[in-house]
Amino acid sequence: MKGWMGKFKVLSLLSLVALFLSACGMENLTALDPKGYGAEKSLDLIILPTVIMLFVLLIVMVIFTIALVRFRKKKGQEDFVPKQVEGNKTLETVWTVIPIILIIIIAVPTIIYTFKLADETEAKDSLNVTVTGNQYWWHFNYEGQEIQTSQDLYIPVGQKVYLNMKSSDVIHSLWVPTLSGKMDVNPENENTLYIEAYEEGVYWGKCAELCGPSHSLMDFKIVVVSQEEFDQWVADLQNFDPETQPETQTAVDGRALFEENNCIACHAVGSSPVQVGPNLTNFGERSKLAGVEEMTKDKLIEWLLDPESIKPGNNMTGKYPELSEEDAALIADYLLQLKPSEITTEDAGN
Ligand code: HEC
Ligand SMILES: [Cu+2]
Repeated sequence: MKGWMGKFKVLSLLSLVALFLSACGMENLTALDPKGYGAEKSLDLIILPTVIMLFVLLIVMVIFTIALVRFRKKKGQEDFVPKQVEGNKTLETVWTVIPIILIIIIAVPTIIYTFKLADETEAKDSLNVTVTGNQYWWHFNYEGQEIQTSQDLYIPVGQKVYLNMKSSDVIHSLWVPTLSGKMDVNPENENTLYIEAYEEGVYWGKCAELCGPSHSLMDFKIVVVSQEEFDQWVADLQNFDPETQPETQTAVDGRALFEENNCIACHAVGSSPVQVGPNLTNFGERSKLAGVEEMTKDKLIEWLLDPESIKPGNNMTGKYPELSEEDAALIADYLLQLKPSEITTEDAGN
């Protein structure tokens, strides 16, 4: 009875863990359903050794069971000493050679794809984006296009896009599990990673290197649209004039407050290179506020009044005059109407 209870406990614990982990997957934030070249190859390189290991495990378990059953001590054989054997050239050769062959089978594709994924020969004919990792947000500068954005990176489907990455502070790591593998983002050197998405969509990105209290909130999105939509998006952002008068009076007042309250010291609207904080040119089109929160006016006001409550340790807290709720609401009206392009995350089909 005791043994049975023990087994039952282990089994229920295991099923609980399985149930718990099954909720970890999220559409467009999973390495197991790849929609890009890097992620696809990574998954292949996970499956190949796993299959080989399972095969080896199976064979070992079969031999183990046979040995257990055949050579166990039988009744009346208490004093029986089996024939003593040692050393068997054939067997030793077999179990040395087979693992070597298996390692080679795993090593060859691993090495080939390691080099393919690091290949930069097509970089100069492709779209290049300088990516800067910051505590706790991402900045994207489209090289040669005079476009700066933050948080959402728009790219065309089916094209190699080269991300030339560095950090403005500590080490971060860029990871979009559904599209590609990880790459460290360092303060002292530039690392390049290319992404090639097979399908349109909005893919979630994460920082994969512990970088401070809000590390787990350092989310971003890669918005994959068709080539035409991408070209349209680029043109729209290039044609955007930050001086354009907002349509509503509250937004006009909000813009004045945005300028009076030190916001422009850190946030650019337009292609200005200021990037102490996220570029807000297309803020109204973002899928998430500060990378993580629902994009609503209420949440935005909450952010403006107390960013610390949403992202602990962020670099905005305490660096601007305290706002009244009315002023925060006016600024929110200004920021939410910043929608320079007709192309939004909805065009990516999510
Ligand atoms: C000292 C620089 C600094 C000042 C001044 C500042 N911010 Fe920020 N702001 C930041 C940083 C840094 C972040 C990114 C925080 C994070 O996500 O970790 C940010 C984030 C934001 C976001 C979210 C952006 C996004 O892409 O989702 C908004 C909106 C914002 N700030 C508005 C304002 C407004 C309005 C003011 C003025 C009242 C202001 N900020 C003043 C640095 C600053
Ligand atoms: Cu980080």
